[in-house]
Amino acid sequence: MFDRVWTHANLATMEGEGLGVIEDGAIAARDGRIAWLGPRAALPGPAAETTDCGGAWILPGLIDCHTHLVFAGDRSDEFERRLAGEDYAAILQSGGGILSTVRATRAADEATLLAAARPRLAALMAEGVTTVEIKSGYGLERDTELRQLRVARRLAAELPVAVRTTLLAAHAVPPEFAGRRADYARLVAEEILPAAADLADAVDVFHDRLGFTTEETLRVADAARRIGRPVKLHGDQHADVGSAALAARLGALSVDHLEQANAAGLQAMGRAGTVAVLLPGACYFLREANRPDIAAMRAAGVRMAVASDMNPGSCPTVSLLLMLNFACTLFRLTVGEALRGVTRQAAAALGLDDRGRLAPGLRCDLALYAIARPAELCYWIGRNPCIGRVLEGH
Ligand code: DI6
Ligand code: FE
Repeated sequence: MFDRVWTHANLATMEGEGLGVIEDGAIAARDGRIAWLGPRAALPGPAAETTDCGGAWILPGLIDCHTHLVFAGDRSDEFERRLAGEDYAAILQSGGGILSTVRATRAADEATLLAAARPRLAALMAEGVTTVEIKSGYGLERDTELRQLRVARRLAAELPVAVRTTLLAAHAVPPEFAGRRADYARLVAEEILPAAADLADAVDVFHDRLGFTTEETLRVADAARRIGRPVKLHGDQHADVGSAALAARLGALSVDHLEQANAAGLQAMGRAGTVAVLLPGACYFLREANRPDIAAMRAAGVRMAVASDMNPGSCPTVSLLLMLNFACTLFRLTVGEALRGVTRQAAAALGLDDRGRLAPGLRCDLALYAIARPAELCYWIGRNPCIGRVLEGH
């Protein structure tokens, strides 16, 4: 006996190389896991509850594997300054940008941060997202970094969604460490990171011309290893600083951005199994001329995930579906690559092997869409055809 069965649905399982489609299928849940799936006519047993999906499509619940959705304030003023000709790097270097969000976030208590983050997360969920990664990185000092992570965990306790937390204390140099970047990296490694051990599932570093050097990144990565947390990098975004090769060497879960990564680094990622997280919304919003080298990634067998990068400075979006469209139009991903990028490969980018595909034994996290073909999820610009969401069988 199954707890619940969804019938009369087309399944995109993400198994094998493509979308793994089962037309006119059914999927059954027991104890929060997928118990069976296949053609509807072959459905083996009765279920306590049956839902007729009326020909809708079912995908694994979407996974947004890169967000900064816990922050206070917004940066629409900075957007206007950029429209008037200033650039992102110059605004950051003059104490604005990330640092203006840091000021607002430091001043916000837990309840304020929670109230600001909730509708952002709800918007993602309404599109079929069932797992979301949330980074800190707007505190740049211990207590605010921990507060951001606590808020991320509270969102998961409050809402029907799974949350993975990432400590990104090495996101920028805080004003009190101006001119002492290496000292701040040491503080992250020696003090902030150990204090966040219970709240962070992973550790991220902004390894970039505007962020931290290779040496500083290695220091933080080493501290992450000591507390048994995997490493992710924001890398090769504003310049090729060798993030791809560094991540492969570190055995990082992912490198995110990679707009300027070199081919040798991508080959190393392919060999190491490090996932490339593509963030087309940031390219769009910053009008970045450099694009990730998708052809080189394909040739190197690099797994490609797609994520929102939801943040107030370089990608103020609350739509992962819009990012699917951008990934196809701006980066020329195929529909199959884009959809696997927000399911199977996004799970890999978070080091999760219990979701992102439809297969017996995995979490029964589903997204239901009223569409005729999966390509519609990439095709529409700003339309949400999600008609249901299932988290652990509910
Ligand atoms: N890259 C990003 O996309 C975000 N952080 C980073 O290092 C942007 C953060 C911001 O501008 O607030
Ligand atoms: Fe980011």
